[in-house]
Amino acid sequence: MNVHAPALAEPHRLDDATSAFAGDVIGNLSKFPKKLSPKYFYDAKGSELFEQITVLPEYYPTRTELAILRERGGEIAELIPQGAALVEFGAGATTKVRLLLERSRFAAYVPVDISGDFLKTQTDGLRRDFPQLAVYPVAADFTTPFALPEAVADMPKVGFFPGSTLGNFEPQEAKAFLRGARKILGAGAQMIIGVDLEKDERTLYDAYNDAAGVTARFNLNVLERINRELGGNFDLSAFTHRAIYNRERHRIEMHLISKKSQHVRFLGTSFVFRPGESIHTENSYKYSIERFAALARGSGWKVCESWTDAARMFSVHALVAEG
Ligand code: AVJ
Repeated sequence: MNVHAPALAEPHRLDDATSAFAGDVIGNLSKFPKKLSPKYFYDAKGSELFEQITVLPEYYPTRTELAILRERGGEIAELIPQGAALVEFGAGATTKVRLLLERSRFAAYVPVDISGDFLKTQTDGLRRDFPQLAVYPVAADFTTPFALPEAVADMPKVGFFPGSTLGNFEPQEAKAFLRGARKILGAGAQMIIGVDLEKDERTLYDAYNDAAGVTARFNLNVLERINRELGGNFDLSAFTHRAIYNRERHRIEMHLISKKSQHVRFLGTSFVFRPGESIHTENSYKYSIERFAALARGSGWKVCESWTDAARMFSVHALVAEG
């Protein structure tokens, strides 16, 4: 199927990013079961909704990770050599990275993110608040190989991957990501990574089914994005948010469930939904300390230190590259 052809008949042409989005969405909604990649949640509105999620009473990961980074910042700083380059995979709000930058003597900070606009705003603020720090933003998809700036070539490297973003990857993809990061950062590198822990089902369920309905709006926003960017006609009131814990696979699954039999159209393609049919929009894998350590070991890293909060809700690990 040539997904670009119908786009040409639309009133405006799609830019490269939008046609990649279009191709991916059309492919994944044509399959059974239907799915969408969670990376599409984060347009301007989705990023704003995610920021709201991070302060919800039920959503424990962000505040717990921040508390660990704050409390263990000194211990983390002790592991990090002076004059290192901190490479952050994906660059969201700067709150977490600031905790590391304040405690350790980094010579450079390299935020890597696909969204150039976001990088720019983030970079300006950090340059103002850390005038001694060289900031070298890299606009790239951090799940694929990219080159570090020449300027940090001779510095020790420390990767940073907070927020349990690793949980969005299938275990095989998580392994591939860690291997790739090991390769990009090079021999002798370290990595600070935040990983959400497996826990009682109720707590996990509530974190993805908040009473205020923000997670539901976050999930549904991906359909709104298709409407906005691809000229879709999704009726948001005809879909409902569902998040369940899949115990066998150690993951929260988010779905959008069609409330009725319906057709949706965009870019000249029509999609049929049966009543109760799901679009699987996200997996959020949860790890035990041991299962994460095994994953790290299998991907060229050794866990050198693991920290958790007192209730063992979330974990932060310091890894060292092997070999
Ligand atoms: C940003 C992927 C870590 O899985 O908890 C929050 C995204 N989805 N609520 C997570 C998310 C629904 C979040 N991650």
